[in-house]
Amino acid sequence: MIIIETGDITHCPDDVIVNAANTSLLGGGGVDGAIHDAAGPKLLQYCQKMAETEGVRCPIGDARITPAFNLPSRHIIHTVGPRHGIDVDSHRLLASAYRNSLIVAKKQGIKNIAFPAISCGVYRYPHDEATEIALRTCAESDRQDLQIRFVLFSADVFEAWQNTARTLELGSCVVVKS
Ligand code: AR6
Repeated sequence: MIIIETGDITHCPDDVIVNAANTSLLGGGGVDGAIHDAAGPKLLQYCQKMAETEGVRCPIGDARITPAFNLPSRHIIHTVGPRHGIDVDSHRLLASAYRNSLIVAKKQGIKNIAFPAISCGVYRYPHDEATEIALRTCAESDRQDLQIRFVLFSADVFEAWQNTARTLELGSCVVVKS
């Protein structure tokens, strides 16, 4: 089941929350900054020790897992979305960010996962396109027993996702919580 709702992902008690990170995994603004602030300094220390090649710890479209430290969730999956209008093949890369996050979650036996709107802030992905990619990729996931939540930070983003979700005809697997 896929649930769309508003909220602050740093408050979510799900098994795993997903971070919209950058390739360094060393923090930034937006949801990445909020997650690092709430998780505490041990998250940054942990990320600094992760394998990297020329500053890249996670390529665009890929995903890495860490503990959640001071957050109520158990793990954080850090993924990197594409920069709209800059990164080539951004549709495929955004779908990969969701798909690879779900693959990492599956390997950990995770039962519920909360996503933010990856690439929809600083990376400027249009909400209608991002919503379609996110929902179709998650709906295609083979995990029937995985609960997926989209936790959207503001009322206008929630409304944009809600409106697009209703046009996609994904059936009863998508529930909008207003
Ligand atoms: N809970 C849920 N969603 C949030 C929260 C929160 N606490 N805070 C912000 N959002 P962005 P991106 C929403 O910019 O576009 C960082 O600097 C926000 O309103 O966080 O993938 C990274 O280090 C927006 O709808 O991520 C990268 O450099 C959505 O999260 C870059 O930004 C994503 O916005 C990644 O950019």
